[in-house]
Amino acid sequence: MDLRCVACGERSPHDPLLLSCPRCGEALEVLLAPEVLAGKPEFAGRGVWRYGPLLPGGPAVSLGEGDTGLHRCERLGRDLGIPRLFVKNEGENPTGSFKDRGMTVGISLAIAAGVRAVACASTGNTSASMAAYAARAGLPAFVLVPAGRVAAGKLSQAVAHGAAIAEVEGSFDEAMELVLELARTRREVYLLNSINPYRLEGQKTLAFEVCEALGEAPDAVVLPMGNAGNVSAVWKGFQEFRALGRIGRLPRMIGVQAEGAAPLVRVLRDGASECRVERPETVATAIRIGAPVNWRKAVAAVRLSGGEAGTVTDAEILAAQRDLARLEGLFVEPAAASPIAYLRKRRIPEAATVVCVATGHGLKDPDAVGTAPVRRRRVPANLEALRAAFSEVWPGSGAHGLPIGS
Ligand code: AN7
Repeated sequence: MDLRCVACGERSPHDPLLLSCPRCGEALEVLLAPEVLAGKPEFAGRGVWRYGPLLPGGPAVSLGEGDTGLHRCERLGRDLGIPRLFVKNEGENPTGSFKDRGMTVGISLAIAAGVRAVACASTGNTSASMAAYAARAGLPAFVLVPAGRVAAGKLSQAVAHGAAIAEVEGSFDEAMELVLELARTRREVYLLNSINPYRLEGQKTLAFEVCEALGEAPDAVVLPMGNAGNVSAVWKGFQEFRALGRIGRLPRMIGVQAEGAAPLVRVLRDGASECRVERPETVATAIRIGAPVNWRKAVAAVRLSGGEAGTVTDAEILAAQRDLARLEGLFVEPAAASPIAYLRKRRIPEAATVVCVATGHGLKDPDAVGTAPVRRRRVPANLEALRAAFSEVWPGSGAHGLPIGS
């Protein structure tokens, strides 16, 4: 598995420690060996490592990642006018987000390479995932997060798993620059951000699972974009399954960003020349990112697939989060609801089968639910008061509107 620079095309031999192009410094991608693509790789077992023949290294550290539910959402689909709407619920992963798919690959390689410690900058989920896998591997973990801007559930995961946490007084983008600097100067610290092309190899397995579950690629895949590693990884997965003859066509990749943090949409839709916004802001803190490190890969994925990129407002994100929870029983974090928010306002032409990637669990960010209309009240501990509350305060709130108080 060689590496290739996404900017200048320079090829480098397999090297888990090489995280940027030695010639121009830009991002790298992993190339499958031609004999793998020419052969007939066999898949066995479950989860991410089912696709071992298409992954670098082996499963040295695993918590049972992948194999998440692909949920048909009929009620929400009817509402949005989409004949076959599916939600790939990545909150079902061991630490509650899609990051685990990449982390099992990244940490396994790190151990094989004999690194002494791992590090990342994170808006929360990467740090939660890395901390868990590092703990299981017995490696020290160093985490940089923007102070005060990480959802409570994610931070408590990193704390619980014993990571060393630096709450940086600055933005995620500043934390990212710092950790890149740290990794450059301290070779024994292995970087597990999505700039690491091997970590992204694990994330491509989401595409494989979708193809195997549906028997074909969907018409469109909609997912949130932050650093934009995931949209790139998932697109790579579909391309590889197509090259292997496992699917006959490719889906359109639709990337969604929050209105206040949309550098990629500015490039893809508005033709901006620089992929950067200052002071990104959104309730979806997972994707509060102004300078996505994988922007070149994401631009290629969206353009080559014939897809599109667009924005949603914070209010639209929170409404979509509520819809998923109340219509479909799926509780996802705000960033993970942004694809549904996008489909609410924009029709994807000729897309009958659409897969939305719900990237993280709702319990990650309990505070975000604080803005939802609440049906909750304190009642004295007696049946009379209980009945009165259910019938008077919320008439029709018994099962299917049965008057519970009478
Ligand atoms: C729930 O944890 O960047 O476009 O540091 O947690 O691949 O960056 C999280 C990103 C979408 C965006 N949804 O994915 C981090 C981090 C959720 C996320 C994204 C993230 P990329």
